[in-house]
Amino acid sequence: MAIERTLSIIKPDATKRNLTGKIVAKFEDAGLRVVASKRIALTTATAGEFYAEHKERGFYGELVEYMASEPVVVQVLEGEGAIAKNREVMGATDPAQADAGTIRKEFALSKGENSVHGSDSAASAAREIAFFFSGLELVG
Ligand code: 3AN
Repeated sequence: MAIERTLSIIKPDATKRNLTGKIVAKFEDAGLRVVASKRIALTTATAGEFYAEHKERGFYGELVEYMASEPVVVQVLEGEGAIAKNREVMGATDPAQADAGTIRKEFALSKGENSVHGSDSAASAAREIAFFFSGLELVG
């Protein structure tokens, strides 16, 4: 399998509860490597642009407000099949549906406050990494 890079966000519900290290450990234990990382405060404008593909969905306003409510940690994870592997480690969007041992099963509070975001395809990963990081900030 090819070495890939994917974008991960540790969301406000998790940074607020001081879970950053525990979540990063889950990625590292699965063989993913953090090749870029920063803690930032998103504005509603930036969160809205990032989630533009969800604009028509009923939860969009709530999602944007939530993402701007507390700091987030944005990271680029690298590894074999990193895009799918990251989503496996995250678990299903709804923590009630997530498999045992996944981040969302262990830490997520609800479908909205679900602790992590991960790119869902190679095209999304490329767009989302470029949204937050310049090439100089990616150190493999
Ligand atoms: P995933 O993050 O698992 O790829 P998507 O792409 O369906 O899930 O949804 C993007 C984000 O929108 C989710 N991570 C979650 O924070 C939020 N979201 C999805 N469904 C709901 C919902 N029913 N209510 C509130 N927020 C939601």
